[in-house]
Amino acid sequence: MTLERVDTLPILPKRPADGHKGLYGSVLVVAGGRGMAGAAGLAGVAALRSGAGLVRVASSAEVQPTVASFEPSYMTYPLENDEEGLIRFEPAKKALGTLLERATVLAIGPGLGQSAGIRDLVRWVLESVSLPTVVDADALNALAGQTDALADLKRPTVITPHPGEFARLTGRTVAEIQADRETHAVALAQADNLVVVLKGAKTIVTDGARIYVNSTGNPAMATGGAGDVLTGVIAALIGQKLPAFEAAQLGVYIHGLAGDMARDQNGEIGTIAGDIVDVLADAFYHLT
Ligand code: NPW
Ligand code: AMP
Ligand code: MG
Repeated sequence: MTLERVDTLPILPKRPADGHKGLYGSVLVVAGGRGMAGAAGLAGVAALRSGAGLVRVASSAEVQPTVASFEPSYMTYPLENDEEGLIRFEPAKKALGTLLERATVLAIGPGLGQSAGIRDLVRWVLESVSLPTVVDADALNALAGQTDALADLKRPTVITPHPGEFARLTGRTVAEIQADRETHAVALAQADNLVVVLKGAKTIVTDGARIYVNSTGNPAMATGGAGDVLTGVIAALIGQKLPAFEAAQLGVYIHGLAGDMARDQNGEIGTIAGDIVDVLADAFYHLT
């Protein structure tokens, strides 16, 4: 099969004058365990700054008050945690039922931590949740060596591994992945309904038939939390009704553009993930 190289960006339609928040997506972010409230906050604020109508962030109960304290514009929900401060599976399954009914897109993974309960939670999401889903970070670590879990997806799914996560997921080494990024990303994306975003310099977006190689971004973005921001951006764009491939494509472009603007303001050394979130609004403004 020939691979189509995509280089034009999708556009978000201009909002009608009577547009209301119900039109722009209801994002549910499941993120944040002990010590990683920040990952949940970054993904949640990034989704808001990327135009989501409503954002709900569900985190380990231990960190939920901290997540809430970061930002008044999203809603937060506690999920019962274990003794390690990580989300417990069975109570989470129950609590997420209602939240999922009110959502149009799910993002899962940033800062969740790693445990048997998180692995069960991620498996359950992939098998049972019918919403379009962005899978990142510890939700990908939960699938280490188990690409079969991505083989028969019933709804659009975007995975956003960095090379380390991609290596864990596929059982290969980072060196192998980096030596032939396109081939590995395209091979994984052959599964139905799966869009692979292989992050790093020149991030790749592919659904197995199309490929986009991103031109924005820079090494100032090699800083903790930058990827958590991208998760929120892509989820928000899916919520605004872009198909998964287009949402991932525009998401990585705008995230890189914001990274370039943050670098111009703060320098290559001093830029932090929060700076990328802070200029997202400006990056979207420049795009339109
Ligand atoms: P090395 O060291 O080079 O061999 P991890 P994480 C590799 C949360 N966060 N090119 C690298 O390999 C996240 O959401 C929370 C090549 C290294 O071993 C996750 O839930 C924050 N290799 C959790 O922390 C802010 C690359 O991968 C390994 C590579 C763990 O996520 C921080 C590092 O990755 C963080 O976002 C590349 N471009 N990139 C918060 N404020 O709450 C990575 N590697 O072990 O998956 O750790 O990415 O920090
Ligand atoms: P994560 O490792 O999950 O925090 O994700 C890091 C984010 O920053 C991804 O979106 C990467 O593509 C981006 N990034 C990191 N380093 C670079 C780089 N050297 N050039 C362009 N983008 C980068
Ligand atoms: Mg990450």
